[in-house]
Amino acid sequence: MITNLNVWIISFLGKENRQSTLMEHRYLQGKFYFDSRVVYVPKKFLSIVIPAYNEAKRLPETLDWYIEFFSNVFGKDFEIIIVSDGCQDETPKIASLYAEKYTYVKHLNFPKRLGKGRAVTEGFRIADGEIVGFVDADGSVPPESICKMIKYLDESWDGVIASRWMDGSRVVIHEPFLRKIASRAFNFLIRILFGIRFKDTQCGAKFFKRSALNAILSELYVSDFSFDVELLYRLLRGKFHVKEVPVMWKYRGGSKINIFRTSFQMLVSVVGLRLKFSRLYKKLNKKLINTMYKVLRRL
Ligand SMILES: Nc1nc2c(ncn2[C@@H]2O[C@H](COP(=O)(O)OP(=O)(O)O)[C@@H](O)[C@H]2O)c(=O)[nH]1
Ligand SMILES: [Mg+2]
Repeated sequence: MITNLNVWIISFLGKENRQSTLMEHRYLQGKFYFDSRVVYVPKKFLSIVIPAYNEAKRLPETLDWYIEFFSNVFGKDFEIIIVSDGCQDETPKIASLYAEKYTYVKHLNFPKRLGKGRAVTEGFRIADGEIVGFVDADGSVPPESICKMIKYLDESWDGVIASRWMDGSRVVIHEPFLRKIASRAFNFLIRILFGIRFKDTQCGAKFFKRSALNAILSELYVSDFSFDVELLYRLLRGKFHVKEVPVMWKYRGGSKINIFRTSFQMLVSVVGLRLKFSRLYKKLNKKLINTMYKVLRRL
């Protein structure tokens, strides 16, 4: 695919075009990406998407912390994209104030709740970074850990995901006991259903090379908290290399998760996702499956 793309870019530009050598060179350095019809150069080094649902209390502190840290490290060569949807509190107002104040903060707002997964995907779509990822609004992962994580993307890795369950992880404040049980049960299920060997698919900090993300972005459809599984599964199926690394993590109160309802939704979602990738899917009545899926997801 890379070779084809390279040929495409060169033929698009014309071999004699003086720019082509420079562009080819930059492409080979991974600075050009293919987005259905256009070739473009990322405008920023790093894009951080922050999904925010009713986060008026937790978001400002996180934004101040991240803005101070990342502007010291990258100047203006980064951006923070806040995606809010269906909020009943002041989150959209707060986010737009930050976007007005800082040129490197963008804000997307949707009137209806989309779910964390869909919100992150919408953020990815408008991201201008060479490296694109997401973190939670509650600041559970410190920016220093993010810097350590994205260093892996210099090497042969296409993605890097934070883990609370590896040797070397530092969980400063633990999540409630029931959440831990649910987390391990979910991890077990994901291993069985998808053969994904990561210890923690659900930690809210993941970063990817733009090229890898672009290859799967248009296919993503899971909108809830289990969207991470779809993201990782599609990348791994596409032979992209994803590294799991230990991070420092703090559980923060004010979670949007209802352990029983969210767990059930996630279960339905991942079983549906697995079905979609199975041979059986072609033989099934799609209308019936989609209706069942929608009904179950609403329970
Ligand atoms: N935009 C958006 N963000 C969401 C939605 N649901 C959850 N989030 C965000 O997802 C992130 C993780 O949620 P959180 O409640 O902290 O989950 P926990 O850390 O697993 O307890 C936070 O930034 C939430 O604001 C949603 O429907 N839309
Ligand atoms: Mg949280």
